[in-house]
Amino acid sequence: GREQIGPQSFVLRGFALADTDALLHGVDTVTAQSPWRHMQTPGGYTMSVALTNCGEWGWTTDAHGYRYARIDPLTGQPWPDLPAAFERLAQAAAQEAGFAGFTPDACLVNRYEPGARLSLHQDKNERDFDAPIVSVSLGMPALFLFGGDDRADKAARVPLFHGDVVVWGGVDRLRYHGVLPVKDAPHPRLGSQRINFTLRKAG
Ligand code: MD3
Ligand code: FE
Repeated sequence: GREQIGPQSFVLRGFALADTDALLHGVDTVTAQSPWRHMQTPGGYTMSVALTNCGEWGWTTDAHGYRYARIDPLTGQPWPDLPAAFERLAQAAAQEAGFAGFTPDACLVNRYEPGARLSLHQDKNERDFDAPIVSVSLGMPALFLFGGDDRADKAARVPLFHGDVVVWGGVDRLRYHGVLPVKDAPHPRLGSQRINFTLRKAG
């Protein structure tokens, strides 16, 4: 089922469930090479969300700003390859939401422990706003905030569960969004964590 949350945004409930093993294996392969880390924001805060990346480009933040880079600043090495299971799932999900031919070159992997949150923001560091973003949620549930084109616009709350995939694109691509503090409700497979990864075209 396709649940429409914006003119060009869709929740595909359980779309990733059948691929859970392959996706979690992919996350383990990625974090073995580029470990989870808590990055600093330009404003001097430490993010409550831990992150890593895979694919050609990785999103990073430090005292100097937000940007995409080919080299992991922690390891000094290129980011790990995009697992094939990530790319296949992203392409299939994008197609389902009306974005044919999606070829991601970046994947930001976020890990939320209880209490971790993501304040309202726009994703503007990618070069290509025509490409959609595909997001995959695993582990503990979260309440996703889906706002408008202005920070002050009222945000809808969308619950996201293990296995849900969301596709955002077109006129919805620059909408403000965030994640409320994640409650501790241990997941049978992942324990007290939520993992979300987003596939993008950044370069
Ligand atoms: C809506 N991550 O990494 S994914 C992010 O659950 C991020 O970890 C959240 O926001 C998470 O930047 C939400 C969904 C998402 C990603 C990008 C979007 C929603 C979006 C871009 C535009 C509109
Ligand atoms: Fe975002």
